[in-house]
Amino acid sequence: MKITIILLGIFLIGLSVNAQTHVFKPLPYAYDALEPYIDAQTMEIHYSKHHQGYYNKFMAAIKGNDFLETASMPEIFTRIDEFPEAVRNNGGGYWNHEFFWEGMTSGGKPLPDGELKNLIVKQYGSFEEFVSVFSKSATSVFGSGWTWLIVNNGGLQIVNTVNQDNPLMNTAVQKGIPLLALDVWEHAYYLKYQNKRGDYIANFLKVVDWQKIDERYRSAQK
Ligand code: MN3
Repeated sequence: MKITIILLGIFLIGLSVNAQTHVFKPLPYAYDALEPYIDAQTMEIHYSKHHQGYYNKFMAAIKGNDFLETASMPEIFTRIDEFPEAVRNNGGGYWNHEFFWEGMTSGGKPLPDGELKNLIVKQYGSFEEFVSVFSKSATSVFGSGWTWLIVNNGGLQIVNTVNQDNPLMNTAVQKGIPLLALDVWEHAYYLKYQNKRGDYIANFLKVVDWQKIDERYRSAQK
């Protein structure tokens, strides 16, 4: 009996050692869940081709490096300048998209009353004004990149990053804890919106899961 338990213990330890740190998570909803704002075809290509591609290339780029294979993505981002470009570009692409998917939900969810809402109103005057500043920022991204709402030293900031960079990277000009992300690469909207990025941004804002963004804010305060 004792030996069985010991063997089972060794087996479980072996399992946990082998468990992969970096996994490609399923999309948290169906491809058509964000219709009509984000179309099913764009979602399918974006998730199963682009996102999966970043993940696969990231896994290939970190092979054999103990730190990169076991550290969390935020931990890796704090030292991103030490690693090859492939780790930065594909690691960013892998993490940013997962964060982006998780910030949206079918039909969107409004921002609950609470600290984040108060802070938005305090800094931007109103939620509507915040939306307007965020949209202008996303419109102004030249080329491929992302727009973020981040929290930094207790204050909110709207920032843009290029390529697949994010505000957790030690190379970022404006660093902070991301709360909301918007992918403004053309692959995120071109099929449905073509050159009308403004329409894509306005419609993205209809599917934001503000309950999730509020949760992220609250865990950033801990
Ligand atoms: Mn993308």
